[in-house]
Amino acid sequence: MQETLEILDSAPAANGKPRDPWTRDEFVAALEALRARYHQLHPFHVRMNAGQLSPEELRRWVANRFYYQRMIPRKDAAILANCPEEEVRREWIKRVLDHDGTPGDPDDPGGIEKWLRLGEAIGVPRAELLDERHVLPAVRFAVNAYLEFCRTRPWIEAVASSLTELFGPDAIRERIPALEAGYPWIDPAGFAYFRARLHQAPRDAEYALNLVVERCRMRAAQETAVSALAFKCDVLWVQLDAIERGDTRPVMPNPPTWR
Ligand code: AHQ
Repeated sequence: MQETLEILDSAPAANGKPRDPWTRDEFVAALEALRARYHQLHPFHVRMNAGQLSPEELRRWVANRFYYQRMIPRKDAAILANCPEEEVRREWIKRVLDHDGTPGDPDDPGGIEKWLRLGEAIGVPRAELLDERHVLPAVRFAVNAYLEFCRTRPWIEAVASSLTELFGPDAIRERIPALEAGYPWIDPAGFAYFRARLHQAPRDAEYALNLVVERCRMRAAQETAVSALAFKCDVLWVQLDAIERGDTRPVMPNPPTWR
């Protein structure tokens, strides 16, 4: 049985009748319009791509983005847990392995390991990424909110929130050469994570888009999917607001860590 996202139409048309669903093209255009809110346009990423970040700013970005990256397979596992359809889970589980790595395959250490190597290339030791000492409050709250969203909302809404990946590949195609040119002190091998995303993200985005279009048929469900994507754009944007500003909390000699 294929699930569709059917929710009561919250705002019927002026004539009191349910509003007509969007066509596929109208629905996709409504999702694509959120490219205007994608974090590639954030001033911090603009400065990154212009080669204007200091080593300290880059290290802050790597350490905080690691908290997001580490959470990705957990949010995908939450989607798997909420999805009753074997065929969808067979496809979706690839995302978990993309990040956690494939057991017994030394050639595929997974995205989390590749991000740890990115940290080492930029000068952030593994231990400092793993113990989360550099994670800023707003980054933690935004990333935790994304995980909670995927744990608690209908699985197809969580799928819709992943559609920022429609915009990801263009951003990464711009980012890789910009990082190589702007920061020659970084070993380019450290960018392996992003090169892998160039084929993973388009695959993921195409599957997720077709699933959302297929399952969100009613107008209210379509608008809920657009709202889920808008939420995710804010999850990404607010992290860069915090990373750009840095840690404004008073320094503590031995700050308590989060459990
Ligand atoms: O490296 C990224 C990644 O693995 C994912 C998974 C996906 C999701 O399911 O929400 N989103 C995402 C993203 C990754 N990298 C970001 C970047 O700019 O490097 C972009 C981000 C996204 O577009 O959501």
